[in-house]
Amino acid sequence: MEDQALFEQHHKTGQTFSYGTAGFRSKSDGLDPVMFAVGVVAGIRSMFLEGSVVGVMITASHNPPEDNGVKIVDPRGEMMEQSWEKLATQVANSACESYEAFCHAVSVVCMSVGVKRSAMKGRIVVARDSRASGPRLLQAFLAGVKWVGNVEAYDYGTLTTPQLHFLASQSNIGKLEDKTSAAPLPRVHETAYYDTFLSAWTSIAQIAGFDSLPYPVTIDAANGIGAAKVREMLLNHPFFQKDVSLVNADWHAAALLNHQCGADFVKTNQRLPQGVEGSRAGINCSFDGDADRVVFYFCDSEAKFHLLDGDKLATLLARFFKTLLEDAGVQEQVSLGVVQTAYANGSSTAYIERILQVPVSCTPTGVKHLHHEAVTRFDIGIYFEANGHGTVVFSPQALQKLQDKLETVEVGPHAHRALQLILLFSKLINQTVGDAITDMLAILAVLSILKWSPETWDSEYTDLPNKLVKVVVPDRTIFKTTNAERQLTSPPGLQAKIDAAIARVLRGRSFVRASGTEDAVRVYAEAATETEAHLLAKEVDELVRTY
Ligand code: G16
Repeated sequence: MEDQALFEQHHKTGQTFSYGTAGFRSKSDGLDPVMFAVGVVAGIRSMFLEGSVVGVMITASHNPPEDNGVKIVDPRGEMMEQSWEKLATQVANSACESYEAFCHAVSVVCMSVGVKRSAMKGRIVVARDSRASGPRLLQAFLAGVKWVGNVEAYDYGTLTTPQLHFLASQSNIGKLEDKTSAAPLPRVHETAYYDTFLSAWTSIAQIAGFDSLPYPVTIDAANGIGAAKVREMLLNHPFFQKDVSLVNADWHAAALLNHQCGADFVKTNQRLPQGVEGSRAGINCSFDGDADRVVFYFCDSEAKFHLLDGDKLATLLARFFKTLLEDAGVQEQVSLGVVQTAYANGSSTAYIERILQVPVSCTPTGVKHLHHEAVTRFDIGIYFEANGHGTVVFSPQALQKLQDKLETVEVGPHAHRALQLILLFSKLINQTVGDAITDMLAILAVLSILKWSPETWDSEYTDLPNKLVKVVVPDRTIFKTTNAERQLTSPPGLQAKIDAAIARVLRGRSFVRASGTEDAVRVYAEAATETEAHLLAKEVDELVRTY
């Protein structure tokens, strides 16, 4: 009965949920039972993994302040295995029904994965972003953890999403091999995050011979938790304090989160966020609300805005690592590739394949898909969504090869430096998931090493004009796609109409997909000219609305 009382405290009915692009997301009001259910599922997941630490992040990232969400992070810091998403959805929806339905769903899950709750132990680390609903939803989550029993949970308080991914993975070092170790939580403190990445930065700067940033950097932190963490990590650090300014840093003002600022605003509107002046020298970047995305931009001498989005980050890094692999003489032994989604600008894909001659792979939206593809296909896998969400992953085998070469083979100074740099960049980049802070540091390090201005970076290729629109429809679930989301299979007949609209435009490309984080359908269009890209987006928008 006590267990049921715990459940009832957080019980609400009326909504149906689905574990989407990045976990459960919706307006925060109805999420309490979902949080309770996630406490239970995360506990069972950890038991299933023999007590390995599982992470839980309470965030709605780029979405508006009134939204919230939650996702489960597996022990290596990657997103929860996809086969469990269905189980999480079933338990979450049963928690919105009744206590009986909930207990039944939990039993079914435990039976299907072979977990006996009374006999097993689970460990969870949890964190939340700066949203006002965070503390309430955390309580619902912790009640779920208590309900499942035998689960130890540690609350990190407020973190960025990539910090939580990183700390969850670090908590399992040693544990993944030694199943008997059960040191109490937290096994790793937040400072480990700062120390790890700053130490890699310092080593890179020493080897590459730079002792300051190439130009001033303005960071728009979207009034999110990234502001607090940048302040802690960089603003008192001698390397950064002179040249880094932080704007939109009011993370206590929950209503300002992602409002007229942040990575999503800048990418979608292709203009400066509030608080950043076009006349400011140097380079600017914008994080999103939980600092897992970053885009860069600058204004030229004629005050024209230039966006350096996720595609430009991927191409810069692909060019950089390709050169380092060649300098190190290991281009035949270590494979390099880029993973993109349908949102990647056509010019970026052409540049990577034709100019850099690096293979490109395309997956559906969602870093979980890109991450998986990058890890399984390449030794050095660079993945970025155009919205700035991405990272670089390095296979342990490739890193070992590079380390062996560095230690055992006679290599010239040029190759030696290249080997050292690749190894150090693998430590500077948070490989568990896209991370605005470490991606920003990696890009700044590359620009410093290449001695490139933002203009030089931008001039590598020219984006095709493009437009992204959000369309609110009565039921987004009818929009089903195939071919890495590039074509609709449902509603019937709509794709043929879109194809006809595309054919009327020079170098036209457009696609439609249902968002997995918002109640809307997204339309992307690109074409040879801005006018045509906008016309195509408008026409497809109209087709979607009037379907
Ligand atoms: C999440 C995902 C991203 C995805 C974005 C938008 O980002 O992690 O991979 O691109 O949602 O997804 P959708 O178009 O399905 O709404 P974030 O930054 O919100 O966590």
